[in-house]
Amino acid sequence: MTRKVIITCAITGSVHTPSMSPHLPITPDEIARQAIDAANAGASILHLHARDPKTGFPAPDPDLFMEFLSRINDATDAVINISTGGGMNMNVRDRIRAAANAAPEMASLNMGTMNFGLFPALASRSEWKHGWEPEFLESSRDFVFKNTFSDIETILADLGDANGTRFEFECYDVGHLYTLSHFVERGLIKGPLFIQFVLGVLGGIGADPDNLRHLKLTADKLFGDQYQFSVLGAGRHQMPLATLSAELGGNVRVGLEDNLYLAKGELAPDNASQVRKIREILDGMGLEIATPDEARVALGLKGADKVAF
Ligand code: KMH
Ligand code: ZN
Repeated sequence: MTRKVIITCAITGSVHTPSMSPHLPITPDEIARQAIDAANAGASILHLHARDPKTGFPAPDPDLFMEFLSRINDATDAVINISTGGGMNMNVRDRIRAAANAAPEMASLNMGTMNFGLFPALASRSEWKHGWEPEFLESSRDFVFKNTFSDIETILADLGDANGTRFEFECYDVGHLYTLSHFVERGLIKGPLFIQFVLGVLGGIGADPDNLRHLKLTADKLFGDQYQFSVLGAGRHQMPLATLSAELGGNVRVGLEDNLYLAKGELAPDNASQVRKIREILDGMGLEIATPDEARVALGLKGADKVAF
């Protein structure tokens, strides 16, 4: 069978703030519309966070998620993936609530604790729409993104065992692969694994092509043929590293959560434009993209009829 590339689109996230782009979706309506357009453009997995509709502040409220989840589910057959990474303002319990409530086919699971540095973005502007934005970015200097062994065990039990949700294992450094391997050895995580290599987040591994090759080499040693990988390059590294991922046999993640631009100095008008861009690159490489159902089979997902929204 020819290999097909799974495109994940991460629609809004909790890293960028409203002043950075007028196109960042904030309200449930904006998130639903951009997610549906991204799926129609070829994304088979939609990675979702919610935000306060008035202020754009990252929000864990399950009711807010519900406002867009069923709309997306009715309009597309894309796999819905709910973040458990949440945002800086949330504790681990908050971060799990929406996914525990919605029982999606997929959820993210961050494989290590780190200092997640967003503060360099403070230098990009002096005027902000909302007072919380500069404070939020500044607070990242001292923010510990907590994903301890105990947190990971809780997420595996509350979402995986309880609801049959499977995971996008977000690995920001080589050590996170060893943590993942530890859980595989204990039998708490079973293949096929879907590993998201995250490169270019300050506090994690740098966005260097050699680092991606090393991450893949390490995963090959630890997981053999029991895993698939995808790549998320932060900011301007998004398209180059997605392209390298495809070249190395992997899948790709795009979306405004990870990068607000379409080209140097050109803000992406929406998420779908980034999906179309990576599709053109994949077409040019002679690679086909996976449909949502093909992604379901490849990743062993439970099916869109078994979610709670
Ligand atoms: N914002 C990305 C760098 C999550 O939602 O679990 C990582 C992320 C985390 O997507
Ligand atoms: Zn996310």
